[in-house]
Amino acid sequence: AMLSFERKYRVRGGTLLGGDLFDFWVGPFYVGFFGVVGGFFTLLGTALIIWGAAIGPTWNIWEINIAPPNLSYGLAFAPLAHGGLWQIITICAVGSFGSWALREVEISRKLGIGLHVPAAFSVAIFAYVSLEVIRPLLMGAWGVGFPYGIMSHLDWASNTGYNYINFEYNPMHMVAVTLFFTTTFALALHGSLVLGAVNPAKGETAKFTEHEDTFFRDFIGYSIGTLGIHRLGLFLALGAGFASAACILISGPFWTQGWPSWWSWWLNLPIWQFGGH
Ligand code: BCL
Ligand code: UQ2
Repeated sequence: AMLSFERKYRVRGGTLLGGDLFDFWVGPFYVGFFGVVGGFFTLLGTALIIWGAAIGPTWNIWEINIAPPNLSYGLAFAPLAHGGLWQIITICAVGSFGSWALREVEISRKLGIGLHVPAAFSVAIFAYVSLEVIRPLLMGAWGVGFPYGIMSHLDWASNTGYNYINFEYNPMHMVAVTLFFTTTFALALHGSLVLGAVNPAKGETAKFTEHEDTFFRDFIGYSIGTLGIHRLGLFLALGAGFASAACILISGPFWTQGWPSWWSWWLNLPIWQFGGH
């Protein structure tokens, strides 16, 4: 059912491809050219994952694993049962995520809002593509990509981490983790402030912006403001995604030793000779 106010923004146009052809809704969902293409990649990719599970040794949901080709295949196509499925599934994933982003663009254009939502989602896609496409291309083998499986992708992260001795010493991993944690901190501040304002003591009316600003001014002498907190949240979250992509892209293509020894530049700074000894 359409909500009363939906009729005025369910407008024709704003499409990037396909013109009016796919410019319709199924129930509450906008379709569009990218809805059709995205649906195709999603269904095909999912079917291939199920096929990969069927030719594998287990139906245990935790242990199903669809691995990339062996390193010896380099950047070539591999037989389906030896990484080829992983390769086609990866193509389907990129096609599906990309279509989802472009469908967001079409909906934003219809509504006349900015492209912030698809721009933000693109950062998550970039992190995925860094892991499964860009880094494998830079390192010359699809085999360095992560496998599709619940436990297996965790094993991959652990193995890849220990390949660099201690991944916590990767400076971009440090930045990414810091931004992720700061994101949760900012959301906790924001969520608790909003709920605090709209849940006043019994008998009192709900409080809004001015009370929220006043809380933080009384508390720490500063309020970033209602628009500001959303800008900060988006900045922190996108920064976390970018830094994550960067941290894995420099692991291998740029730095091949353990990350702890990257910090030797610090010990080699010419300032230590001024110490008193
Ligand atoms: Mg580490 C990566 C944190 C310890 C090795 N590590 C990451 C980062 C993040 C992180 C910064 C993963 C997030 C990310 O990339 O998002 N690591 C982290 C923390 C600790 C930690 C907090 C900790 O100890 C407290 N890491 C360690 C230890 C190492 C280690 C020390 C292992 C021994 N870490 C690694 C390795 C990697 C990381 C190796 C990485 O490769 C990874 C990284 O940086 O990757 C870029 C980005 C988000 C995505 C990739 C998601 C993309 C989503 C796509 C676009 C859409 C999906 C749609 C979906 C399928 C649809 C679902 C349908 C609906 C449900 C209906
Ligand atoms: C705020 C504000 C909000 C908020 C929050 C703040 C009225 C409803 C949470 C407070 C945020 C500050 C002080 C920034 C903290 C900085 C970091 C890096 C976490 O002022 O305006 O709007 O939700």
